[in-house]
Amino acid sequence: MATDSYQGFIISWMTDFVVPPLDTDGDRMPDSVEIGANRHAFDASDLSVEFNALGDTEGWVGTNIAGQAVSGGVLTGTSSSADAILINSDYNFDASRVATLRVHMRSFAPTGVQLFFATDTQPGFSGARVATVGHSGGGTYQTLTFNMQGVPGWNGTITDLRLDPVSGSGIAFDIDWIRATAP
Ligand SMILES: [Ca+2]
Ligand SMILES: [Ca+2]
Ligand SMILES: [Ca+2]
Repeated sequence: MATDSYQGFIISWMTDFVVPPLDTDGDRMPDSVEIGANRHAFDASDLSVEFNALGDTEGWVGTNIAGQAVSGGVLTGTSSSADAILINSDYNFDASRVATLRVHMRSFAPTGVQLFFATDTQPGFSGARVATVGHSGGGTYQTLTFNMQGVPGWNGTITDLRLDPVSGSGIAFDIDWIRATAP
């Protein structure tokens, strides 16, 4: 029985473990990094994916993409089927803090580019929750703006993003960055 205001505990464990870095706003950038970089540790409106570190996909996992690599500041690849997709399931941010997602990319053929999402109450990806923007191709970089708050279901906590960078097989693309804007 505790008889005083203070109690002490000794906790021991048998194996090493790693404490994941705190990411309060769930934009995949740890609080310590955000604070050090003068970013907002408690606001996901500064979410950004830059692909500037060689070989670092920043949590994005590709499917049906040939030659996928991160080099020269971009995530590069070529669709190997009509359904090339990139998924990042590490997000956990407040939908109300992100009005748009912009993608700076080039495609070597005209194509539709799609952004799907899942939330804490709407798991999985659905054709009912998608924003689509066209890229005119030609291998020139364009900034595509996806108006996420205009898509039904963009509310609660966003847990997953899925970018379909091109639509159609055999289309080469380079993604330079993905960035959010605040409402
Ligand atoms: Ca963060
Ligand atoms: Ca942030
Ligand atoms: Ca980049």
